[in-house]
Amino acid sequence: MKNIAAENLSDLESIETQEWLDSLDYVLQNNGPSRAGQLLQQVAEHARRRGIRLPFSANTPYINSISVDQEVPFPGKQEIERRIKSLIRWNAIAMVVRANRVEPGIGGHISTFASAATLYEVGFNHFFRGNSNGGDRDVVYYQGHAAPGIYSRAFLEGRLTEKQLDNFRRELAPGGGLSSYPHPWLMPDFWEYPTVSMGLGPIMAIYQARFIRYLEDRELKKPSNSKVWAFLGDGETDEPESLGAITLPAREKLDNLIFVVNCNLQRLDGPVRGNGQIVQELEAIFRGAGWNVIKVLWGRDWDPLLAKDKDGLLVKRMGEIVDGQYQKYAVESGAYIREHFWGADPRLLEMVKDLSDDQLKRLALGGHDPVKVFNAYKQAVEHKGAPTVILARTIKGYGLGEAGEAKNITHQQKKLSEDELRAVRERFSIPVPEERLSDAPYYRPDEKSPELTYLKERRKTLGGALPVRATKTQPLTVSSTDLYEEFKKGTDARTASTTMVFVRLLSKLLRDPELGKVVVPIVPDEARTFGMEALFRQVGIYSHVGQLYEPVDMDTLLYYKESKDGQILEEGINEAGSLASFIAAGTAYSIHGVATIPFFIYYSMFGFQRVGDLIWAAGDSRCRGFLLGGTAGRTTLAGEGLQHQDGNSQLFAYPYPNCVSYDPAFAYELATIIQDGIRRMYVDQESIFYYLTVMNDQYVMPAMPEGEDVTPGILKGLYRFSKAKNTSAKLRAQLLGSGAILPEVIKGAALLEQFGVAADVWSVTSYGELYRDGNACDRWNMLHPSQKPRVPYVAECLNKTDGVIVAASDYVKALPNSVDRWLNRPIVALGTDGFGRSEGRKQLRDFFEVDSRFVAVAALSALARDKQIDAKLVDKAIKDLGIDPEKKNPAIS
Ligand SMILES: Cc1ncc(C[n+]2csc(CCOP(=O)(O)OP(=O)(O)O)c2C)c(N)n1
Ligand SMILES: [Mg+2]
Repeated sequence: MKNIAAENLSDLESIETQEWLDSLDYVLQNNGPSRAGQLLQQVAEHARRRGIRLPFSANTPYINSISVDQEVPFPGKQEIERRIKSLIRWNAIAMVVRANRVEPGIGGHISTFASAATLYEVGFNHFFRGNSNGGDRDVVYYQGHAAPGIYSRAFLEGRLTEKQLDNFRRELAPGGGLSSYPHPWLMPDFWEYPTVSMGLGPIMAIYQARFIRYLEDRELKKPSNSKVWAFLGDGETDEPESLGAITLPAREKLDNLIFVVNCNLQRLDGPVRGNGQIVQELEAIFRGAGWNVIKVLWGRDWDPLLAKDKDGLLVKRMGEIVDGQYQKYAVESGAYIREHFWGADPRLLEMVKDLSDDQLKRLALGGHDPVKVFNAYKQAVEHKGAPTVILARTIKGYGLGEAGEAKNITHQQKKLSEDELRAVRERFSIPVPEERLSDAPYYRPDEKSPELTYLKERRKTLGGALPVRATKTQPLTVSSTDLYEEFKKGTDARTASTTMVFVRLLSKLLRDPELGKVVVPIVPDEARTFGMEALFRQVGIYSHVGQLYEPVDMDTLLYYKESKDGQILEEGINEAGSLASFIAAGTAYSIHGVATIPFFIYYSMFGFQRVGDLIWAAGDSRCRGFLLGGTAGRTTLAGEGLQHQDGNSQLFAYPYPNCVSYDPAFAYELATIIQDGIRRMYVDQESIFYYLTVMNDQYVMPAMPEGEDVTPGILKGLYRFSKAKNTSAKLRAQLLGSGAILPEVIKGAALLEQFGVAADVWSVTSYGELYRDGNACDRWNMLHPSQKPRVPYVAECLNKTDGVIVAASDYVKALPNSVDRWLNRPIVALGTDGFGRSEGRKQLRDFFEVDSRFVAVAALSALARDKQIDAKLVDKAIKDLGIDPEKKNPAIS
């Protein structure tokens, strides 16, 4: 039976709905989209106040964010840009295919760039501003796996030779080659930032954009309109580093930042979100975080179809297909697409009845359409008040056809058969003759060809070629030496920790007329831990908006002061973000021509161990500055326990080739190292950076020893701190101590005196430097067998001394053991292998066996081993010193 009342109601409802929609259309027509939007918002607010629960969705429909009527015409010459892009595509494919023929398995990627070519080319031809336009340059983070495409463009520009392309991934070939991915360390005048460890590009870009603001707000750089572009893969967004920091640029209104996410829906193994929609997922995340989101999903071919879609059927259909299925359409025929996509509703089929299967197949996606991409970029650069993310849909391996287009194997595709090459050649109209096709030859048109003329003109207008890295900058003037003098005098009877010394030195550096302005203190919510709160007031915490509130501690001397010209980057609990700031500041000398000196101090356990990959990227980036591992030393940081107590980082620093690490014990050591570091990095412009551990333990800081200058020894990693008083003693020991354990070693020497052993005390400021020097000598000796052998510095210091050698540090025993082989007798290593404990310092040093008693016992045991004393005597000493020989081994307990 028919329900008459319900039918009438539904009629009424549809009339009502239509009236509302008509009203909206009326406003839209007469007052524009902004007014219409306002009205809708007011209606929604009103509804909420009236208790209507509106369903929340951060998503917009699965269509382009920019409607056709909002688009501007493409300003370039489309046909010629298409030809340039085709040549770049071809040469990028050729270089990978050729490289893998010469050396099978050498790798390289074709399909990433193939999908992103339009995204890059529109940028290169219309947006990315080069270095030569004053301060207005853009900073571009290229997706690492797209490197062949970037090389290929540089080849067309005449910046790379055919030979170099042929040596892609063969960097050691005669004449040099091209690095697999963006590596400024390997190609210092080309690449600026390494991006291939996925997730690092996006986070570095975010902090780069913020650092540009910082430089401008602090008047270290002229205000500019420069933009930071980060290109990333959709799969890459799964890395926590990619999305973990996206609230910062929205909060700080960084409209100088643009992310371009190449949504080819695939990663290495398969689809990114086979059962979902990565574009919609990312849209919601970025919108929720406050970004301007521009979706570029459909190319121009779809515009007339969407225009016909009066009831929203097509939009609905677009929105209900999951990514795995979209990927399937990309590999299927037009007939399949007609049946499965359009066939869902006869009205949809009707819409495309005039299109052939072939035309259906070729309906292009937004990320392959330069007009759509251009409009998205234009809106992005013009957008004010928030960063922009462009979500561009593309096909992975676009243009490869059967060789890999949208296939799951495409990421790894490196070898193309002649037929496959032919298909690519035909598709992109590459003028390579048939008889040469099998070689996959490069193609570069004549220098005066319309393509090269156009390409060069575009780059010239935009400020020169990219990427290009500046290698030369102005050295800093460093004339004052009295900055460091007080530290060389010691603290008399007062005690201090190396952290306190560092903070004092930092505050003096900040006041220095030459260096003060360029010092950048960076801290991840740990300033109070390190006793740095005085700096809040002295130089302020950077905030682009100043301080919009009255701080609770306003009436205290050291209140929490935020200001627009504040100098401290207080990054919150975010070591990765802080490291990204460190990289931005430490590379500003090259990127912005302003040498800034970052001092990034953090909990040492959360450095190399947590964000080691970013530190690796810092090294690759030729970043300069100081990393300071605070609260360092497994037994020196009392109470905090297993997860906080760091006895590892000095070892972790070893393999970072351009990281110079030190574990200083005394104020004068620390001051000497920093003074020399500033000279090496900022005057001599060495591409190195420093890692210094600083500790909490307070003790009297002695004056720099008089007599022989200990400066060279401090810097090389080892010097004699004191000589035994008893010069006639038969029993002798050389005791080596580092960092906060050095005072234990000094006490150990005094203890040994009671046992008739005369001990010299040495400070080891850097096992890492001793290790590198020893290896360098070994290597030289191996290659020059007929010449006078070089003697490692550690051997030069210790091999002429007498007695047993004991070395103690607050780090793993691998450190002293790493230099043992250059000595003419073994080192007895004391160290802190094992998990930490929540305990007091004294108990920890007992537990880990690094206190003065263990130093003494280690020396006595070694003397017994060498038959210089009776072992019974050592048994007795162990007992007398209150050591339980059966105690658990801390290394494994
Ligand atoms: C941290 C990290 N993990 C893994 C890899 C290996 N890897 C290189 S590319 C890739 C897939 C990339 O997919 P996507 O980000 O979607 O980029 P696309 O090539 O599809 O544009 C993977 C897993 C890497 N480079 N870095
Ligand atoms: Mg992808």
